[in-house]
Amino acid sequence: MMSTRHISMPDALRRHPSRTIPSLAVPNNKNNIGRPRRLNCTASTDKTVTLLDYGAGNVRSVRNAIKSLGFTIKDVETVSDISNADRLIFPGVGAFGQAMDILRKRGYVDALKDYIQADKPFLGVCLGMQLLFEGSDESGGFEGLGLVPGRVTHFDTTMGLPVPHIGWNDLIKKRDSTLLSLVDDRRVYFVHSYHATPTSDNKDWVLATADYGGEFVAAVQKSNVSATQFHPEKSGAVGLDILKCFLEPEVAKQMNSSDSSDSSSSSSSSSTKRKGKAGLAKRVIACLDVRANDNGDLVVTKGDQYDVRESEQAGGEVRNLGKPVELARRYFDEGADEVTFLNITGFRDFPLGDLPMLKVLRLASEGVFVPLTVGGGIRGFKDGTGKEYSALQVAAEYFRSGADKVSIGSDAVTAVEEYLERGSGKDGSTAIEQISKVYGAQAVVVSIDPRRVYVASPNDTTHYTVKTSKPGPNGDQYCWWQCTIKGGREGRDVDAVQLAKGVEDLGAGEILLNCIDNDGRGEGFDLELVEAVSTAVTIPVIASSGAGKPEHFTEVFKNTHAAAALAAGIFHRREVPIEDVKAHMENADIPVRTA
Ligand code: 1PR
Repeated sequence: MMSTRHISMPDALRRHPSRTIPSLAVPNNKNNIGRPRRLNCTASTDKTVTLLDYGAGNVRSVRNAIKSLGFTIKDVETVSDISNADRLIFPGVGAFGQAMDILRKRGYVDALKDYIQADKPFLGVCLGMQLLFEGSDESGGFEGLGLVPGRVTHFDTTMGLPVPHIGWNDLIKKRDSTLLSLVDDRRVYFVHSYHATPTSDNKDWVLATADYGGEFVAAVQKSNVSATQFHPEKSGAVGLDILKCFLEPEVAKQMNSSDSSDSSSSSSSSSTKRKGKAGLAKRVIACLDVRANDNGDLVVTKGDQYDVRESEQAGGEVRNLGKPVELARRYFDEGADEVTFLNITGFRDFPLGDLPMLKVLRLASEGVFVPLTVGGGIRGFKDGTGKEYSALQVAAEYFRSGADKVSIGSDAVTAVEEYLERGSGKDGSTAIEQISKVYGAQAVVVSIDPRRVYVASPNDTTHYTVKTSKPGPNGDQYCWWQCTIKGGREGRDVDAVQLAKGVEDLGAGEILLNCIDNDGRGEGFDLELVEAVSTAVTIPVIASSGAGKPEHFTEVFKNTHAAAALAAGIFHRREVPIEDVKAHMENADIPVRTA
């Protein structure tokens, strides 16, 4: 097994060995990526947090993160709940314009402004930070709360960087603060297409920036009012530390004051400096293909070119590689940057009747503080009584249950077929358009299940071809990738590049690019496919299918424009630890989140 850099003990514990960190008892958590520093210090006895949740997205993870720190939540139901709050968290979700509309309709705007201007403890998250600014270009242009000078604008896509900006990036601290005092050099999780820019007008607000084709505002603070563009509740251990610093600033202050009187602290702190490359990390994602086995139990399974059953001789049962919630928690502890659940028989089930899957999400989100994606069966339905449910309703149920993103497979292919028939026209009818309009593009992943088709010449097909380094069985030098639906059961007359471009135009925020030929083979990703798709679109592409060793991850990041790489079998069977994948990437000078 490859050796790696160990961050065996959090800085705070190294500086204060007498403090208790119960979570260190957790096995497998060699580099402590997934665990907060639960410090036993004197803290306030008031454990109530008021949460402004206007119901437009997944704030379950914020709730779970707050609860995991021992606090209880009081929801804002009336205007006076805002005025009476002692500490208020505002996890803005959805689109800027829609959020302002809801705040206005409920009469919350003045109460929020008064609360903030009274300098009471406030933490805005993501859109909850952007709304503090004067306005945003999102949704055609809207005015914000106007408390922080500046306007929120779209990232520049002409520079070749994928947008949305998704993943773990470094903070550039502009001054000392209690809020970010435990961050050190750990990355935090961002997911957004719009950003605020630091200027001389908002200089006294800007606490930290991050770099993505230029500096943007990552956190603001004035006295007791703070807000982050990144998601603390999805930033693993460091995110929980940040929330803890907001909820119990006196604890962080105590720690920091004893740090500064501890002569060993500065050397200890500098000794933890990361050696890896700075900037947005390439993500390593653990994927759980989930379905009911022949006994009706929901299991994590794994296919070989999408065949998830054992051989006839071995009994022909659905392979059972573990329980979904347990595995998700294991991957969080082991340092996965995201966890994806794919309900692989979702295309034939009625997802709102699929209570076990919703339960899996609810339970997983209680202990997994990195982004969760769920796929399988995200489309419109008619139930047995003829009642219709839109894809938006299905997605909403998944978001409410703890998903941060939904992944659309078969329905995306149908949507692009119709889109192409309309001459690349959008009419707002597709699941992609509807979900991304309400929840934002970053919440909509499209999962592509392509299969290679060889041709002797590009003239033999209307599809996008590449000259391949792996000629076909008949010596054919060219290939294209045919999209399939229903878990690879049915091929369609759409290629992977066409599909990726179509779904990007319809409003998808990310592509999960599987490859049926390479799935479960352990022979590496299909680099030609990944490069063809990742250069055709400006949204991030997740390479999937075929990982067999750490070198395969390095190879896909060095040779393609993939933003993330996903694996299943090697992680389920414990053949390759996530830690080894990341160590290999770090040694190859690929930016990676290792702490
Ligand atoms: O069509 O919207 O209902 O979504 C169904 C979803 O289920 C799609 O995302 C589709 O990719 C997935 N799916 C359907 N059937 C299968 C199957 O395996 N029989 N799994 C399936 C797709 C691919 C990856 C896998 C990687 C990495 N599996 O999820 O995890 O290939 O595997 P590896 O690292 O072991 O090579 P809809």
